[in-house]
Amino acid sequence: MIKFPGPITVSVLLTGLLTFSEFAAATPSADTGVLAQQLEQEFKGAYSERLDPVGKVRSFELTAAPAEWGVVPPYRTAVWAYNGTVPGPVLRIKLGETLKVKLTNNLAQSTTMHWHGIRVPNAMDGVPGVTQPPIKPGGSFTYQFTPKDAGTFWFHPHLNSPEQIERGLHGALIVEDSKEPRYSQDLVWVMDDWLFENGASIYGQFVTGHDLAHDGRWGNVVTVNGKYLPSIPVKAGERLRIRLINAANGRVFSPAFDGLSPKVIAVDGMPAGAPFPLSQFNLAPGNRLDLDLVIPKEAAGKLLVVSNRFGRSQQTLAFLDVATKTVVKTPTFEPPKAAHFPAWTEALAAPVAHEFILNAERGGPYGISWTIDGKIGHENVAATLPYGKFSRLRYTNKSGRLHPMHLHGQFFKLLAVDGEPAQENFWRDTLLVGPKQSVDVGLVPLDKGLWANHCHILEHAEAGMMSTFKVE
Ligand SMILES: [Cu+2]
Repeated sequence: MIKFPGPITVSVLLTGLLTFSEFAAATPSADTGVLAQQLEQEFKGAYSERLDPVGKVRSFELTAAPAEWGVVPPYRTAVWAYNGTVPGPVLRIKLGETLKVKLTNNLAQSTTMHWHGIRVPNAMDGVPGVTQPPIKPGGSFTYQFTPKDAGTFWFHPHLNSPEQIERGLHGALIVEDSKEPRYSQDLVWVMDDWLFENGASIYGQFVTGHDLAHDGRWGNVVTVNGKYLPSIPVKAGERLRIRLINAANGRVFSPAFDGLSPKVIAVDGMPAGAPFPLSQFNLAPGNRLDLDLVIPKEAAGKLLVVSNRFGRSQQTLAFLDVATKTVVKTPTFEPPKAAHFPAWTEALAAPVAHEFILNAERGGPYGISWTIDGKIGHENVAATLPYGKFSRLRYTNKSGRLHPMHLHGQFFKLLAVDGEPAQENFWRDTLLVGPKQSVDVGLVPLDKGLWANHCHILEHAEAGMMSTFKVE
């Protein structure tokens, strides 16, 4: 395998350092063709192109409607909710089963449902104006698909999302793989924050100038599963699978477990190449983490779970409340991991297929527009990626704010940060791009269609940081 040596200058040719045949072998077309084949070969077996449905359809009905919810008792908060709870009901199915969800809209405005991280058929992706028309008040739409991957996913509206998700419309979709080991408890923690005023009333101004000039809307109360400071009952000796989902509009969580050492076994739904210790993982809006955590036999009382500072103060998320005088036998098994994960050590020698420029400018309906390649909104088809072929993409953040970039319908691997090779042994569907940072990612798209590519800080997306890309 010849490594592409970089640009060949005319002077090199003229000095005769390379013979013609050597030059031909080193031209980008010949060499990158071989390299692309190698990267695609390495990718094979990472995750499946298709999954045959087992024939069992699991039907659910969800209704989006105004409701009341006790986020901080004794206050009752007026929310918008799926089936009256925040988050909405956990949808749990098994890999191979077909999910069928009839969504009824009892809100006073249109909505849709996006299945975050799920490789759905394009028409089920829930992006209004791209994959489906909006569901009008009083209307309904039935989503049906067979997820191709087991893991931790979530669902939320893709219309007026800074308000609809903030008011409580979101929930978890768990796809179980019956081959995975059984934990003592399999917990879903949807993490969120709320901007409250007058007790626990949702502050009613959305996509404000402040939100747009910063990293979106950050609340003053953080919650797990819609509750402020919940106590989660556990027993000493238990081995927990905790599925963390960041459903906040803008907040980045960096979870830490008081004196305990959880391992990360999956990121954004997909099992990692190998489990790794949880330390300072920045869980951006949209991201998920699956943790494998043993409660020590000697543990007692309430164990603190916090989110460490990310330019802001530390927040308490929850307590693990260890039952007294009950110690259970810790299940022993190898934690789940990816069957195959490509190292892609040569991927940085591949050409950049598209560089997305992330920036802000004055103007637009909100006074500040967030742009991708100087354009706003999903009418911007920013790139076309070849189906089944390796593509290297670059996100260059010219601004001083955070942009967790989310690609619909695809998983990708981080390759480099500011040109330096990065080692992440897992897939992502959302990647936090820091101020003035440039990141390179690699992917092999296996799902055709017109997909959204946007910042998951919902206010940034609403003010323009939303584009599409085509896989064909
Ligand atoms: Cu952003």
